[in-house]
Amino acid sequence: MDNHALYQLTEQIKQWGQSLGFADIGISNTDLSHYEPFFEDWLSHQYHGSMDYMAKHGRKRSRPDELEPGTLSLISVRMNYFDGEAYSAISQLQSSNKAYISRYALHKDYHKLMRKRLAQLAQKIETAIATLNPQSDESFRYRAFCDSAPVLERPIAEKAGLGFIGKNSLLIHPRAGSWFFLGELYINLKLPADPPFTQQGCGPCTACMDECPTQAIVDNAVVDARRCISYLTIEYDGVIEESLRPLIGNRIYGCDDCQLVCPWNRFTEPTQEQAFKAKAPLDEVDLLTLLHWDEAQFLTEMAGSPIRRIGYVKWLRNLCIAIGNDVYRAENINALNALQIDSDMVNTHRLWALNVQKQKQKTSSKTTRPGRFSTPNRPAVVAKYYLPKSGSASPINAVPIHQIRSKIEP
Ligand code: B12
Ligand code: SF4
Ligand code: SF4
Repeated sequence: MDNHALYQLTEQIKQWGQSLGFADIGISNTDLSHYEPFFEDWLSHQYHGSMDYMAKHGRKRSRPDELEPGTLSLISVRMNYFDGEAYSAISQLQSSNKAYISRYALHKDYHKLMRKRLAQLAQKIETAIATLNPQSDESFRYRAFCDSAPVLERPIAEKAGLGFIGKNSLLIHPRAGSWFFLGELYINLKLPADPPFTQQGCGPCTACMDECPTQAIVDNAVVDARRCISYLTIEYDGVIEESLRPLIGNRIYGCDDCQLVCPWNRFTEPTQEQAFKAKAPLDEVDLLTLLHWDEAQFLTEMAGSPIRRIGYVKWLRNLCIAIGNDVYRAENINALNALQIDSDMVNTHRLWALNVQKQKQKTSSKTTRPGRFSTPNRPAVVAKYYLPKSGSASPINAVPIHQIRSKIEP
């Protein structure tokens, strides 16, 4: 195919991507050598904790053509997941008897949906190539990913011009914030690459690093997963270190604090995807209501949700910690005493929570407002949160996306 045809195809890919629900689509080549040392350094510090799969694939993660031989271009996509109609994240976080669930998990699992849409995009490309180039011997090959294989998704997205990697390590678009999923198509066709983001748009801001409840952001764009509440509540299978438990607050599945305090999230684009609309009651539910679910109810309520993957035992472990962190309530003590489960791991956290509640009972006269955290707990105390403002526009919102890819303002 000549250059003109390739440029035209690239433009079409972007239009098809948008009609499939992706908020942005960019193209990158396969050279991720700039990011490889950062990744290897992260592993060498053991920041991946027990996520052995992060270390297992050697350099396949940073070298796309070693993972998928013949890959010549990477198509990177993002899809918004923030449901603007869900109950307020901040109110839920600040009420210590409520369960806080990460915004990305309030709805259907994203993995399958994203990969299915990526496959649809690939089929359109395949049909177009067959029409444009019917004599070609080389068949079009692709592989679709979304959080599903050894792929450096954020570096690829930064190279493809979808945003910059912020100090919180998330990919942020100055016109859309960070509440989106990433996905990729590896393809055996050389397409013209988009200009990458070359500047981090954080400027002097350090809000995410300062406000992270467990101080897990140990350097610019470096997260020590072993301290991150997302890792502790979702990925980690064992007994959570006692010193970290009070810092988890009422976050029972994942954590969003480093996004809630990020000023770029004023410009969040709420999701248009029906499947990403919050499922009741997950956006506004009491801890004790969830503790009363038995395993059968947990499995039924969580059908199709990413939360189901952590299993009932980790679910109960997380709930026990959050209930321990609530202000003293007699019904917490009763519920923790009544919980019967044949799991040493859950019982360790249950007994810890009982003990903490009893300690608080002794000092409960000092508690100020029931239902709120009696001790300062982030982000209840942060100076500012940045939730989407309806109709708001980023300072560079009026500029076409391709013109702001490499010149962003902090
Ligand atoms: C492992 C993992 C985690 C781990 C580790 C997180 C981490 N920061 O590494 C845990 C369980 C903690 C986690 C948590 C979350 N995750 Co996660 N996670 C992943 C996964 C599977 C791999 C990420 C990875 O490779 N980490 C290793 C580090 C070294 O790589 P990296 O973070 O990409 O870092 C690169 C850059 O930071 C750069 N770099 C390093 N140092 C420096 C220094 C400077 C100055 C610069 C500029 C760059 C730079 O090089 C690194 C790579 O070489 C990806 C999916 C994927 N396959 O990529 C999803 C993914 C990153 N997660 C995602 C999400 C949504 C989350 C959570 C928000 C979920 C939640 N609400 O609980 C939190 C956010 C926590 C956070 N601040 O990162 C999304 C992020 C979307 C986005 N907008 O960025 C992804 C892309 C999944 C997806 N398909 O959408 N996650
Ligand atoms: S997800 Fe929470 S714990 Fe993890 S880095 Fe962000 S603020 Fe810190
Ligand atoms: S909170 Fe501030 S430092 Fe952190 S990612 Fe957002 S802009 Fe960057």
